[in-house]
Amino acid sequence: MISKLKDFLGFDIKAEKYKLSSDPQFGMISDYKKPDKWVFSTCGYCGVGCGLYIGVKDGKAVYTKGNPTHSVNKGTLCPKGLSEHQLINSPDRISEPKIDGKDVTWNEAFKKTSDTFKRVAQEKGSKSVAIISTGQLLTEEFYALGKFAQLGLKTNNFDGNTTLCMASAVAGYKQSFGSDGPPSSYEDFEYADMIILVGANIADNHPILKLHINKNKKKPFIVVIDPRVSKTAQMADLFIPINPRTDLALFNTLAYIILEQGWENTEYITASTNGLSDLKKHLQDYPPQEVSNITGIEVETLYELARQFVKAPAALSAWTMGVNQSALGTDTVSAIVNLHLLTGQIGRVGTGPFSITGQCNAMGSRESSFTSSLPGYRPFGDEEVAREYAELVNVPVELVPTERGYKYAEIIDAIDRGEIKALWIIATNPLVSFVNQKKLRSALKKLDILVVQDAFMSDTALEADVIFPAATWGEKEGTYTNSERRCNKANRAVEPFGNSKSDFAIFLEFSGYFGFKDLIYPSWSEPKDAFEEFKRVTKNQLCDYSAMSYKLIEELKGIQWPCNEASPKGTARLYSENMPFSTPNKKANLLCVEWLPLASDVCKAFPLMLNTGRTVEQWHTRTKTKSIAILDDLAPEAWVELNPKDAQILEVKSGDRIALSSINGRVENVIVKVTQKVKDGSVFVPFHFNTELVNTLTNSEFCPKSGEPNFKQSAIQLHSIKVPEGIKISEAEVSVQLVHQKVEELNIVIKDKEATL
Ligand SMILES: Nc1nc2c(c(=O)[nH]1)N[C@H]1C(S)=C(S)[C@@H](COP(=O)(O)OP(=O)(O)OC[C@H]3O[C@@H](n4cnc5c(=O)[nH]c(N)nc54)[C@H](O)[C@@H]3O)O[C@H]1N2
Ligand SMILES: Nc1nc2c(c(=O)[nH]1)N[C@H]1C(S)=C(S)[C@@H](COP(=O)(O)OP(=O)(O)OC[C@H]3O[C@@H](n4cnc5c(=O)[nH]c(N)nc54)[C@H](O)[C@@H]3O)O[C@H]1N2
Ligand code: SF4
Ligand SMILES: [Mo]
Repeated sequence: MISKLKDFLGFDIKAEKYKLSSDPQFGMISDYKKPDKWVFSTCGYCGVGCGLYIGVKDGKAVYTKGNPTHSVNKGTLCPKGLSEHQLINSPDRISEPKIDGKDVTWNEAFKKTSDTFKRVAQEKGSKSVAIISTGQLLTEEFYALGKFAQLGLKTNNFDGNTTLCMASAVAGYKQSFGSDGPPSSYEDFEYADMIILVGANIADNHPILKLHINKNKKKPFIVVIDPRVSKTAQMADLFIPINPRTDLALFNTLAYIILEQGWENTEYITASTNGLSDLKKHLQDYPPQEVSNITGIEVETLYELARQFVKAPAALSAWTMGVNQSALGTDTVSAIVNLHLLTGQIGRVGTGPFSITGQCNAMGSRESSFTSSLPGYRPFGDEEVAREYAELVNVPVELVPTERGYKYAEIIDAIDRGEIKALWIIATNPLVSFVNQKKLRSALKKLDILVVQDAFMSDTALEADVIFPAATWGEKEGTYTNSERRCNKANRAVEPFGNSKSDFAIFLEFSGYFGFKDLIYPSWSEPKDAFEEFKRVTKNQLCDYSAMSYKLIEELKGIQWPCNEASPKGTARLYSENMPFSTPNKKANLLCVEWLPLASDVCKAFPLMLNTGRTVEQWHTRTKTKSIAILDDLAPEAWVELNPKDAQILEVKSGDRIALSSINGRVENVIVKVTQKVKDGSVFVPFHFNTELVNTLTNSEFCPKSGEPNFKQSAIQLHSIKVPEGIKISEAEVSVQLVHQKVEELNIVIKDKEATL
């Protein structure tokens, strides 16, 4: 027993030196691990933004502890946060720069890359160099990168994994409010009378948000809208198993019912919105009976939902990927916003349409970026705005881009066409996380140079011509801004691993190889220099950081923007009484948004709807979590959730292994979990695993406004036996009919509900 315990704990409890001692701030800690110092920081995983301390002993990170005085998490952390120090010493870290897999000096890596970028730009124009980045850099780093790309390299083909994630929320806010910017605060979960969670599995993915709901003394009415009985569904008073990707129709009919019943807030609508009469006409296409057929929700439930929403003194709707990752993502966001505007459920405590962000700095990257707007939420294409920015940062206005470049998927298409020849990928791992992997992999092969800047040997780094090894969380300093607009400080606790450098240091040094360092980073040497410029750049903008300082951020445990002379300690929520919207007449837009059926719906050859998502133990493409045993051991491989009815048709049971295929490809050997969590006709697979790479199957369908992929619905087939060796369903056979014939020819057991085409 003792020896088993020793294995589990990693130390011998009998040994004197491991006796427990009391730490005044953190309670009981074993001496063996007792840190020499605790470093104030912020979690680098999800957008909740929990405050924590990193415990350091002998120059190594050995502990992570929640910060008890932090308003976001009050000392608690989820399993990923609690084990976060372990990622720093992962065996997959990269210590040296590499060219073609061989260790080289930084000078060699920078030289080869800059020479190639310059040559490509000279031969094919500056826009044939592209960058795909992330929502996981610090704001200072991201701001530095934006300047590098657009003012230095002069390419606006600069996008990031945020387009796989938050882009629909950004585009939705922009079309409804005139600007990006989530209006609400976590505090609103504590005061809402009704909370609607749409396509948001917070129990797995934003676990610490539950803390704020638990603190709500009003016992709020919780509605969870999700096609799958997620862990979050289990905390709902009303769970709505909506048909996949029909949320837009649902929110339109709720608006219809509210107007039909005269439940709208006329005073708010008149004072603060545009477009009521058009919306009224438009909604005639969304009567409850029809929407009931689309969504699978009973008419009575639709009326009950609408009634509860207007009856609640304060109603909050929070959403994540079930809404954003859709070909209708942007407009679904606006349909949610419409409901809040019609009822005045916004700008007050406990209210608001509230997009929860995914990555630790998804917010900071959209505020500081040049991807979908100029820094500080400045729109592209306005001469006055461009001049103002150019003056603020002292660059010629001709350098400031006038429009956004290609979105993520368009960059991949341009590579495929041979138009883009050099790609620099920073802190994202598309060879697991992007749709239609086969196409992506073949496109990347057409590049003259692929440069990957990563802290771990990711699947994409393995394919790189050049690798820039980056320092990661715990090894560098700067700020992250969380879902509620709270800018938090992350600090360096230990030295960068091996010869890696912080992304900030990489950008600064690398810019020297192009000769634009002094122009874009004038006398910068540390992240604080970028932060000071960013404060100037955001002054008087909606996302105003001007009155923040690193010191104040630590003192207040994060500050919510806008933070300026008028609100020196930040602002809890947007669009309260005195705050105008950012449209020309300062009113929000009620928008006529249209529901459309799925372009590639299930059919006889691909009769099941594949839903993809996450589990609490793993982070995205697992570069951070796969070597942390306490996380990985709980979810070491992907699985497919299958309804008992479908399991019966396929003659499979839990524990069996099956193959999945779509028109894009095939994934073998996925373990079956038979469960009522998914309806018959749908299956769920987590996307984290390169071993069972589910993005081999996902659709190349995107929201035309945001560019976000429709990750949550792809038509697939399950096969209870393996295709014979050497036989593949090739790309030439993409026609559904052909694939179906092939499947039959090979005598693969499909057993779909209808046997013929
Ligand atoms: N443990 C962990 N936490 C994470 C992450 C992680 O990788 N691991 N990633 C972070 C990031 S970047 C993000 S973006 C967030 C994502 O956080 P979530 O959005 O919560 O994550 P998902 O599991 O992708 O999807 C959420 C839910 O959408 C549902 N859904 C699918 N289709 C529909 C639909 O048509 N309508 C509705 N209403 N719902 C639908 C799915 O069934 C799923 O339960 O999580 C963040 N937190
Ligand atoms: N099917 C399906 N696919 C999806 C989704 C889905 O729900 N379903 N969700 C999408 C969403 S919302 C997201 S956000 C994406 C996430 O997809 P990715 O962005 O590909 O996921 P990560 O594994 O977080 O990639 C981050 C990379 O940065 C590296 N890294 C970590 N720290 C640092 C650092 O400090 N500096 C540098 N330079 N590198 C660092 C990591 O090792 C890792 O390789 O996946 C998307 N893909
Ligand atoms: S909820 Fe998010 S921010 Fe908080 S500890 Fe977990 S992963 Fe980190
Ligand atoms: Mo995300």
